[in-house]
Amino acid sequence: MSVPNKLLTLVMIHQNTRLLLGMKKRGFGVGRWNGFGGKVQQGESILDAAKRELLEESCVSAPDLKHIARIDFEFVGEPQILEVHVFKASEFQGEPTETEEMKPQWFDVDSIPFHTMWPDDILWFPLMLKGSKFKGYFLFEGMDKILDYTIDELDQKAEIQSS
Ligand code: 8WZ
Repeated sequence: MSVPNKLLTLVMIHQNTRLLLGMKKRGFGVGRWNGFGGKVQQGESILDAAKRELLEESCVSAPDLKHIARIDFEFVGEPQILEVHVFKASEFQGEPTETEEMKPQWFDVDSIPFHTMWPDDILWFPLMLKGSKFKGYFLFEGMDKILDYTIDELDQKAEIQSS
């Protein structure tokens, strides 16, 4: 058996022309703006993990998350694929609040700080912002260099498979 994928979640709060991102203060992706997310725990659904990580990292609840993408990330020399499940919400409860993990900030969709984000984001955020569903694959060398990628837009009714 090959190494099982590592399941991660990523939540985007997108209201009209603004997007809520958080500056990652520690751990994987430190120093980059991103959506809110983290590891899916044993026995936890991907959706529940997405809600939990959003609350833990930003103090925001979003009961109506929509699954919009699965993105697989491979790193040269590392056997384990990161399988990131991306969710979007337009409604939320609570006030975005800085935590030990993340400093939240609203950005206009025309001023997204791509130069301080994961380099894949500039390639798929346009699909996310226009309301598409998609599947992505990125091959990274280190944290900064994309060697190859594919992005496939899905039919709006298609299910995104977890394996
Ligand atoms: C990314 C990403 C390699 C990679 C990982 C993540 C990630 C970690 C936790 C949730 O997602 O997020 C974004 N936007 N690009 C690239």
